[in-house]
Amino acid sequence: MTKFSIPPGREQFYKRIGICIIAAITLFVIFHGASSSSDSIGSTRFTSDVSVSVKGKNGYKYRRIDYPKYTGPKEKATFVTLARNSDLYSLVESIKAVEDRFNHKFQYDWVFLNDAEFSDEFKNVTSNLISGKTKYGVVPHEHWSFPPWIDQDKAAKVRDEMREKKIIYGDSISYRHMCRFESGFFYRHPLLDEYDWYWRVEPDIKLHCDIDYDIFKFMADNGKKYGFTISIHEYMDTIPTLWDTTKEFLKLHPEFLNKNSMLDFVSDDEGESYNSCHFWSNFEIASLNFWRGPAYTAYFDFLDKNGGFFYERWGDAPVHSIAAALFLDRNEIHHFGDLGYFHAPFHQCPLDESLRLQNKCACDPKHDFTWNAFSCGVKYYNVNHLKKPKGWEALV
Ligand SMILES: Nc1nc2c(ncn2[C@@H]2O[C@H](COP(=O)(O)OP(=O)(O)OP(=O)(O)O)[C@@H](O)[C@H]2O)c(=O)[nH]1
Ligand SMILES: [Mg+2]
Repeated sequence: MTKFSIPPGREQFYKRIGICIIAAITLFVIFHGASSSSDSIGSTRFTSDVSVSVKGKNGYKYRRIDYPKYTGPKEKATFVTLARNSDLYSLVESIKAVEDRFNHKFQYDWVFLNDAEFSDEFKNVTSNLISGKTKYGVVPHEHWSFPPWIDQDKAAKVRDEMREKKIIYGDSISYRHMCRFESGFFYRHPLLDEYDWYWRVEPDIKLHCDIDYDIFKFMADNGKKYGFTISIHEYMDTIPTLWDTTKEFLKLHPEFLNKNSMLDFVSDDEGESYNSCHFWSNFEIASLNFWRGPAYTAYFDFLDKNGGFFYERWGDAPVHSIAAALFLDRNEIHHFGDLGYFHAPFHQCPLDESLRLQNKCACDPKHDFTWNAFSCGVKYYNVNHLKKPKGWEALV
């Protein structure tokens, strides 16, 4: 072996080179090591953006962590919210929840629709909170007004009667326009043309759990067309003739009834009557193409011509739910039991403890409405032969 020896008189020179090398290695470890420690968490890649730092006291610089742009595969999907300018500060809570629990990871777009122009304040506040692109549209007049075939006197009389009977929103004109719009027009707005999927978000909702997967991709990959969190019975006084009108439609168009439909979710007597079960539509993750398709287009037109949105107070929830139950294959409908959701006054909270812990759910499972007698959750699980989670009986 050759022996390395320092030539006499060069000791100082070699010592300095040694110190420089050690200093360079130390600096490399400090800077490179610190930034790579937050590079990857599990299989998801996160990188910290050190280009922006926040100055603290005495010149100390705090590192600000930003999520990187998501560059993985994405669906053509968007959030959609119908709102008034006055809904802004109820809506910011909902947006923050959706961004924190889900969307900052995937950065999907958000479409806002309104029957009036959105204010600059509405646009500034919402666009700042949202990680995807934001778009703001006004609803066309013919989608938010009485169609010409509606008898105004008859409609006004119904509103008076419903006010007397104290039916919630029974005397409201704008609520009826909202229900008709959400039933048959939101997906026709040009801002939604480029999308295949949507997630509907309303003011004052909460998401109780983290969502660490791309929920739109889940829908596409699993052949799902309609996803819900909470199901419930409808106030029948608001839809006395909806089912009979639906039966008339099915007589004209028997071809639209799916061979593997979920009729048994909405009817307990093979279609004779409606049991009032519906998916609560303040949350929907669904296929826009389902609403755009021939079955729903014909169904909505038939309902709209009948006038029940104004002569009664048909809600978009029973209308969408009946259509999904009848025209889709039952396997195309999905219950999102893992999200944890709140729209006053009901919660959905996973009963499965490991799921709750894993998804960092911040909800009390005792409040899970899914198994309550006023919910249709038990029926949904029964008719689809799905396994109910441990402990559900205690919440009936
Ligand atoms: N632009 C606009 N949006 C509306 C109007 N009425 C309701 N909305 C929106 O339509 C959606 C449903 O209205 P809500 O008032 O929440 O109806 P709801 O969920 O049946 O009733 P709540 O129990 O009060 O929440 C929400 O996103 C509202 O912001 C309206 O007159 N104009
Ligand atoms: Mg609401």
